Amino acid sequence: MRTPSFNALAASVLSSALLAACQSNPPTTQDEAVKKEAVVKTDSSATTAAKGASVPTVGNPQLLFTLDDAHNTPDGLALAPNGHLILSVPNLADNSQPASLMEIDGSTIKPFATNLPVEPTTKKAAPMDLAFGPDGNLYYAENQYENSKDFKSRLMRVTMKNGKPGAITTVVDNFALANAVVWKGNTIYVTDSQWDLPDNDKGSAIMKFSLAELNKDTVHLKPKTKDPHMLAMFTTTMNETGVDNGADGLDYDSKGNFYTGSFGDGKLYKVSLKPDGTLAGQEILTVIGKTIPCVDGLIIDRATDKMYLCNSRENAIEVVDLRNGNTVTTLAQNPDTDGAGGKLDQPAEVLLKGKRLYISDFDKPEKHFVNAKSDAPHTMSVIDLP
Ligand SMILES: [Ca+2]
Ligand SMILES: [Ca+2]
Ligand SMILES: [Ca+2]
Repeated sequence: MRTPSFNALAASVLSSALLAACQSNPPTTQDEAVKKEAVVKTDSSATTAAKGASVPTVGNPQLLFTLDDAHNTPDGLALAPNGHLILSVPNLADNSQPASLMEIDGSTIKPFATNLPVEPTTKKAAPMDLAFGPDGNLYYAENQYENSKDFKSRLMRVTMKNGKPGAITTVVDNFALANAVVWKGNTIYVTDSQWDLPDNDKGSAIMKFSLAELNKDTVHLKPKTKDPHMLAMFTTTMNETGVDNGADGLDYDSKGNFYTGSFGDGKLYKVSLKPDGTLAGQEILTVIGKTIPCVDGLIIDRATDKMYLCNSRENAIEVVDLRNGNTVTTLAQNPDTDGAGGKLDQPAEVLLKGKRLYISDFDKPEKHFVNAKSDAPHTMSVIDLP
């Protein structure tokens, strides 16, 4: 399936209004953000206050950007070859606003690709995690699961030309909830957080695809099967949150072992490969120091093999030291916030560039999450590591 070519490059949609909206709130204009938030947040409840009191404040994340209501749910982050970051904005909290990709250059943010191809039946685009491939093109996973449970999610390719996005096409379809992506060599690995089988409605999986295969034709996954692209499968143990989403964030360590974490139950998995790329084994990672109840996006610093992960439920960023017994320490945590000032507001994705950890505040809570409600301001946070 080909999607219509889109030729509206970032420059042509860089309306001054949007640019102003995205850039008019640098970290110094927090009071503006607070005013905006005050309009939206009208039902601050006793429950929230009580929950807030039991959640510690750890670390001191800083505000990177305040986004306007047209960019209400920031998510995936990719490092571009030119050192800029690409941010996906699926707008799942309010998807009356179209999804888009944004480009971050230092302390500025601007549109990168708008008019993303909508899925024909859901009429929505829903970009999640994204990564540049060895071919120089940008690939993003889609989460159509909120729009349809009928395996409508896709892996998309943004063709890059001279640093600018060109045509966006479907390279894989029939995912249930494509979520994280990572390239290693000429293979892209993709988590599907809802890859259910006929006998397992709590399933999730890591899928893999070679660049050569993606270059041939659109790959059509076979829903409700152990599709040959499946590298490893997991089962979520559902808890009081009622969320059965499984494998979410995904990355690999300095030895080439892959790690993913379950959004629904917080289990971390280590997946090792044989030299030919097939599965050698998978195990639940035993961690010490803290139990993590929920794992969203994660990244591994392969210089240290420290994993930085978003504990979405507890509004925290955790560090798992893979070279030190998988010891967990909390890098940052906040009680229920609206995100003002860069305080964590349900972090979903992290990206490490140099010593700076970029954090997307997804701000779309589930039951029993510290974050009680989606609210303005919509924010990106940063933590500068020592
Ligand atoms: Ca399921
Ligand atoms: Ca917020
Ligand atoms: Ca919030």
